[in-house]
Order: sequence, then structure tokens, then C-alpha cells
Amino acid sequence: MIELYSFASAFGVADPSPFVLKVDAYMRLANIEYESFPSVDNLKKAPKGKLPFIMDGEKKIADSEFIISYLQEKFQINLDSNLSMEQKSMAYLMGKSLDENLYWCLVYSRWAKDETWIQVKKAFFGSMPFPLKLIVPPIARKGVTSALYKQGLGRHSDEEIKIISDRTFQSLSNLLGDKTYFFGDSPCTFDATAFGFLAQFISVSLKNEINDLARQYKNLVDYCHHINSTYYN
Ligand SMILES: N[C@@H](CCC(=O)N[C@@H](CS)C(=O)NCC(=O)O)C(=O)O
Repeated sequence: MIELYSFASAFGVADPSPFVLKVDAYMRLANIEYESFPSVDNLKKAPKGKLPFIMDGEKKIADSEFIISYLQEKFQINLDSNLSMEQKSMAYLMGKSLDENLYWCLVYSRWAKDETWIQVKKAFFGSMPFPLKLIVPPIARKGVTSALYKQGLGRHSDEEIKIISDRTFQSLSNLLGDKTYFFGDSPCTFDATAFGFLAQFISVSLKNEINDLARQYKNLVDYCHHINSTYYN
């Protein structure tokens, strides 16, 4: 059976990482049996120093994109058979926009904004023994905000990051329209990515201004509810 190496459930979603949740959702949408091994210590065993990775027997595969292509190949799954070449190409680029741009808005909303940091600190570091729980969180936060700055998003103002986030949510809402899934009545590979990300803003118990922006789009909220109730119950 496929083994999924993840962080651990937090904020009311199966995993606080959109990349882990993407793979988790993909396996549910594609009806692949798997077992989860949640632990932050998995990072030490991760081939690229990031989660998720999967194990298939002795094989270790890292990175959500390569994990999904591995699973497609191994189980001969094609959730995108109804999509035209143009739709497949659009879906790939849409996924990359979430992976490479919206991801950093999420990181900013959780780690840089004080209102959410307090909750994130408690969830990620709250169980650490004293005095580590005092020492580690500010060091980790500094590392993440420095990565945000180096990536570039962290150089924008709070207002600008909210504009970028909202334009992404608005675009996703326009693309989804009144369909059940992004490309029709059945889920395709992009839905795993869309849910993996949208649930991090909409389904989580965290409250902040960026999550509030996402929650203004009723069709995106309904989309998350629908996937949660269909695949996560
Ligand atoms: N390109 C990777 C990105 C994975 C990623 O960035 N994971 C983050 C969590 S959201 C991580 O493991 N961060 C831990 C670290 O950088 O130390 C994928 O698609 O799986």
C-alpha cells in the first residue's frame, strides 16, 4: 500500500500543508488506498527536505507533482481524460499559479501576520517542552519570513499581498462558476490542487483577513464543503 508521509492534522483540515493535502485529496479523488504517517519528524527523512513524500515499498517519491505523476503511471489513472489538450495545459498552469504564488500568500497569512501567528505558534510548537517552546518559534518564524522576502512576495505591502490573494480567489471563483468541479461534473487532477489550497483558506479554523477574502466567494466555499463531505467523511 502507498504510504503518505505528512505533517499532522491541524486547524480542522487533514494537513496544514497545501502540498500534502493536494496528494491526500488526489488519492481520495482517484480512489487509491493509502496509509498516512503524520509527523513533523518526517522532514528528516524527506528526500528534498520538504513534505509530502510517499513510499511505495522501497521506492521513495518526493514532491506533490512527481508523486501524482508516479501514482497516475502506477495505477493507470487518468482523471483528465475528458479534458481537451488546451484544458489540460490551462489546468497545469493554474496549478503552478497556486503552487508558486498563492502558496506564498498562505505562508504570509500564517507566519507573518500577527493575528494568525499566535494560533500557528500554538498548533505547531505548543507541545514542545519548555524552554524549547519559547526558543524555537521565533527562530522558525524568522526563517520563514526571510524565505518570503527572498522569494519576493515578502517585499510587497500587506495591502498588495491581499490584492494578489484576492485576485487569485476571484479568478478561481470565475473559473469554477456554477460547476461542481473545475472542469465539469467529475473531479480532475487540478481539483486536488485547488482543494489542497482552497481548504487552507476556507476550511481551516484560522481567522485572518486573507481567509476572510477567500470566504467571500460562495462557490469556492461550497466547493470545499462538497469535497469535504464527499471525500473526507
Ligand atoms: N514543491 C513541493 C513543495 C513542498 C513544500 O513546500 N512543503 C513545505 C510545507 S507546505 C515544507 O515541507 N516545508 C518544510 C521546510 O521547508 O522545512 C511539493 O509540491 O511537494
